[in-house]
Amino acid sequence: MKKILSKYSLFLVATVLLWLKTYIVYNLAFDIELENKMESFILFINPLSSVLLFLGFSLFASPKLRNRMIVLVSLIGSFILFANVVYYREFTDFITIPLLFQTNNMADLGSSITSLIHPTDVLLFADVLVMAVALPFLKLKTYQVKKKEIALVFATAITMFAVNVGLAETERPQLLTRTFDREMLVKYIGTFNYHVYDAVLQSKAKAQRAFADGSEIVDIENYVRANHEEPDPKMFGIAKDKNVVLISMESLQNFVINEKVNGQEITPFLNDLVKDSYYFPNFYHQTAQGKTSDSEFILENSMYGLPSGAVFFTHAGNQFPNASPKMMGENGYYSAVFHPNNKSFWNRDVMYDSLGYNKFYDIDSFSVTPENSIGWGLKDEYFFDQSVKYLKTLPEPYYAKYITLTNHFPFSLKQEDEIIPEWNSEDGTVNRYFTTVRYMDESIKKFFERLKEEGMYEDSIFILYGDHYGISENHNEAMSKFLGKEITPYESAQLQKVPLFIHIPGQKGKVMDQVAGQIDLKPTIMHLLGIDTKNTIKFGNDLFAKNQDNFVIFRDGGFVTKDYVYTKSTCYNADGTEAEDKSVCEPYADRAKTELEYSDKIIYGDLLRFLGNEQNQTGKVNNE
Ligand code: GP9
Ligand code: MN
Repeated sequence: MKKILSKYSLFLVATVLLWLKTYIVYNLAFDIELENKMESFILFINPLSSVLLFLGFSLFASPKLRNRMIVLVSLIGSFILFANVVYYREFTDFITIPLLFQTNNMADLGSSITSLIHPTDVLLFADVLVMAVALPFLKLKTYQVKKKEIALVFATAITMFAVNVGLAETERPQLLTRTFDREMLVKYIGTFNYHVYDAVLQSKAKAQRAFADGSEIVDIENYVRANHEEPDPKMFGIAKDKNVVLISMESLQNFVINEKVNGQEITPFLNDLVKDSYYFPNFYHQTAQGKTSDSEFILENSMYGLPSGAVFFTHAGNQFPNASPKMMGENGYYSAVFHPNNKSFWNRDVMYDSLGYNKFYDIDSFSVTPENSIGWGLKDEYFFDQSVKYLKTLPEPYYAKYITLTNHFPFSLKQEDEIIPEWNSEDGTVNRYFTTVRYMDESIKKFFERLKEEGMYEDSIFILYGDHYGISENHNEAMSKFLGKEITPYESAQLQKVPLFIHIPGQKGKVMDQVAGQIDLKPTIMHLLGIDTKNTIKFGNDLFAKNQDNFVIFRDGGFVTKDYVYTKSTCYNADGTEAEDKSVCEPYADRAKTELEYSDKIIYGDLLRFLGNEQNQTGKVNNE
């Protein structure tokens, strides 16, 4: 044992130093929020697997070079830390490969780089310097490394990684498949592993993009053109040059609208809004793993999210020339997003640039205190209230997107904010849901009142929609009790309805009962503003067009039409009974498949970069 220890002394010392140094950097240079002891523990162990793995490679070097390799690997590791520390000082974010190559980011960094490097940063290299200087004097013996020993190092690294990911998964299920946030990835799997993960993700996207060519978009353009519905001339341009306020209502499902719990209304404000808005009770969310970010993507591009992961994360470097903020920008609009969360959550800071947003008011624009926050952060009421001062300063007409937060799982609320008491089933999540929904409803009501007081209401149109479900299928028992019916797969599909309101001050209300989805929002909004979408790529259709296709596709290939619901490989009639003749669903299933494939193709191949350039089949021009 002693012999092994002395043989590997430099390797072991370098491992411990780089490990501890990374941990110290986490604590001193990054602002990583830890919610419990388990998270602190994960943070502590997470550098170890990659440190062992990287340093392990130096063991393959010849005995003469080995110690120098160990020092070199430590130097590279320290440099990665140093680069992240400097980058974090400017961007409060971790380096991601495409970001590094985005010229504007590097230029930002370039001009201020000297002020971002602190003299104490030298300490990041202190141990490596000491090792390098001491190396010639240490007279470490050259030695042969046995294959078995190398195998042991790698086995330990892999085991550590498995333990790390295992623990992280218990804290954050689907961490790696869903990709939430760089901060979370660093917190749960460590900086080095995060960089490897990022590199894999980016290379996959790069490869798919490289193999794509301009001819692929032609079929898709034809398909889209064939499905285009002309807007109703009475509605086209009705809100031209008005401000647009879009409110994403977190986890709001349609089943609470005009419903009561314990005899009390759950959404009194929204119920009133039904009366003087276009209200769509058969409107579905179409999100998948990317949750809120998927809903944002779908409704601003009229394309589908991806089958796994979040487009916001995996393909933020794509070109989105038809994204609604961009199209509105070309029509004189100023666009802004309000969301009181970390800007890097769902990679929003990067993606919003790609979508053409002018401004993102993230958590740093808000004053968040323990009194005004709960769960995920700033309470909706304060969020809306604090946003108004910014909204006032936006150049008009503006497009302002609001993303609420309070009605997010686990639906926590302070007692003083409970307007209606929790429900009384066995299921705490469902019980609390009604109470937080009621809270959100009240916050939106106050926001509307405030805008009216400030004279900011008349000149705007309002679009309010639920981003995705809040109550998953794990809560079917309580849901079945609430709805008074069994939750079959057919009912589960019905529960994917989220409310949509299009509120145009001065216009009467109307219930629009067609089957529709988030994919239809972009053409609908554009046409209200008098912006044509005929020559853009889109998979949805104007909800005011005379012709409605009454067809909504779910990300898993399921769909809903006026007559059928297809979900979990079963074809149902509109009344919930199983269709006797399954083939009635087939043509729709085929169309769903085609549309999803087309949308995926665009995203994987970054095909919109070829728009207007279809004759260029090699992809060489306009490739960047
Ligand atoms: C986070 C918020 C909620 O910023 O959008 O995300 P979700 O978990 O609903 O996707
Ligand atoms: Mn959400």
